[in-house]
Amino acid sequence: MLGLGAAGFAAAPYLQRGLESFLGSAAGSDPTGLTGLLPNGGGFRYYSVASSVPHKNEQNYRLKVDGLVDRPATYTLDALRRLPQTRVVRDVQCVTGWRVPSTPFAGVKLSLLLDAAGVRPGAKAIRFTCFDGTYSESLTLPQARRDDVLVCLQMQDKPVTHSHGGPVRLYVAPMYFYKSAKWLSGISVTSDVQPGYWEERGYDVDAWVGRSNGRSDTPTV
Ligand SMILES: Nc1nc2c(c(=O)[nH]1)N[C@H]1C(S)=C(S)[C@@H](COP(=O)(O)O)O[C@H]1N2
Ligand SMILES: [Mo]
Repeated sequence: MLGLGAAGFAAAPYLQRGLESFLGSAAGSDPTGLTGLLPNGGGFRYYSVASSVPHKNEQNYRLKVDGLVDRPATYTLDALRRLPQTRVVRDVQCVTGWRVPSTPFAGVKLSLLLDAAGVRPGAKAIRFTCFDGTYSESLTLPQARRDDVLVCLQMQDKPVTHSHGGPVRLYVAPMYFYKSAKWLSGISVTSDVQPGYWEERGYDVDAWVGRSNGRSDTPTV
């Protein structure tokens, strides 16, 4: 029913031609894991590849930074809040065509956490993991160090809700929204790019909005 796998991929070329009307009728074959519409979601759709996700709060949320670093660290929500916060306002764009214009996201620059951890020479990429137990994402180190890549505590100027991946999600402003891992729990510095959940299923690691079709094996015309 969720249209994952082959059926979802078959729909992708249509989606890339931007057939909004097709999208309207094809929510069930969304290839990136649509599981429902958010009531009063302001244009957002709720995505989770995991069928249930534990709730985390002040007390039990932890973000681990490890891998090829000199100073591995574990942050509580409070520790993240006490770091300098950055706010960016950009359009959100899913590969399947839906878009939410001018959405504020705020949190800690990923580059700040990487500098605090001390990235070792030879490191090339980041692997992100999530407390849904399933999803993962990746960025190259230069991508991860951009000023518009945030470890977000706020979305739409409110704490990130559970549905949107709270209490902490990633926001990769220049890329398709699948890069913005929800329920973020791990940031691991790696020697090579380890493709994330959708990337293992054919989507681009370099998911620049407008300069990528979101899928590496689909011819670009
Ligand atoms: N952990 C996790 N993060 C995820 C996803 C997911 O299924 N699980 N889906 C991605 C996709 S494809 C999109 S479009 C956005 C959707 O974010 P939203 O549910 O806040 O609208 O989350 C991204 N991050
Ligand atoms: Mo998506």
